[in-house]
Amino acid sequence: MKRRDFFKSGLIGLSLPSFLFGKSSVKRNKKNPVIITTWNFPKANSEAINILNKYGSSMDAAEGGCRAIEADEQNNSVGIGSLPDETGRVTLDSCVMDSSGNCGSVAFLQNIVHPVSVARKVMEDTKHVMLVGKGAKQFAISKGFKHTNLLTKEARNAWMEWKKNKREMTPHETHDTVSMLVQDHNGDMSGACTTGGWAYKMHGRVGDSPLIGAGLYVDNSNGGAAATGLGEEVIKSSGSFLVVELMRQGYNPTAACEEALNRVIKAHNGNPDFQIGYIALRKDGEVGAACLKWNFDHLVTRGGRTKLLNVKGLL
Ligand code: SD4
Repeated sequence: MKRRDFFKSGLIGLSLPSFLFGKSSVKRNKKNPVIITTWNFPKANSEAINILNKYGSSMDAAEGGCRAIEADEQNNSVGIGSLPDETGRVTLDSCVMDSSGNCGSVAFLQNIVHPVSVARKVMEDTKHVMLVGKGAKQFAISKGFKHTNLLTKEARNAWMEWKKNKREMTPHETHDTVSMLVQDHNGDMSGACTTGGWAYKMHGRVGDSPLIGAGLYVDNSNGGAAATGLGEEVIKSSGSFLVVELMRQGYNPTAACEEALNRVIKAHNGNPDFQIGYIALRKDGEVGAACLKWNFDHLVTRGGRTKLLNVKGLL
């Protein structure tokens, strides 16, 4: 083993973010980075901006932002501390897409704290796009990720309580998926998405978040989009791809998110009883968001400053 490889494998054992070995660090130029993230996860945006300031790429920043939330045990919807499925097992979904149109994804992954980094490894180190379940776990272990118990005491207690009457939850009730779109100093865009999925879901259920085109889509020549909410309905409408395609046709980012949701509303006879939220980032740095119902928080960072924005539901 060469000295450099030895050094790398030792560090990978610690499960460090890929950007430390980034194939793609960027030179700072005049572009002002832009970050948009679903919900209110300030740590995701601050970590992403730190990485961009250290010459990380948009992919490094999106991965790093998601990692910050995956590692947070207090958060019950992403990474360690996520609420489990109906059998008490925590199963995670994640995907990444970079500015060259490469993508990687893991679904139904257990006992690994950072699915987003495993998804990135799938993208960079395999000829595949998606690994699931045991195979994804074996791959992660082979790359130096550690087997970890993801079910915290709090999440276990919540699950035990839920088991008493097994009330059906909806993703928006207990779950806040982290989906991030980042444009770096070069103007290049990437995205990442990570989630524990729908609380108390059936064992084996996979949502939209690891599916390219559904939970996330990035086209560096045009724009990116990402989703949160009821994954089954995002999948049925190829939501994120549709938002990006609508931007290509000339819709502004918010109008594109709204039009994608209008199609869902129509498919449900004007009265869907679930939530979907989209975020979008256009190549010129303009951002937008929309949701079906209630309201939807999202964080936008521009010029190093982060603002919490909120859109009202279309219905
Ligand atoms: C899923 N879309 O697994 C995810 C859930 C989610 O905020 O976004 N919750 O269906």
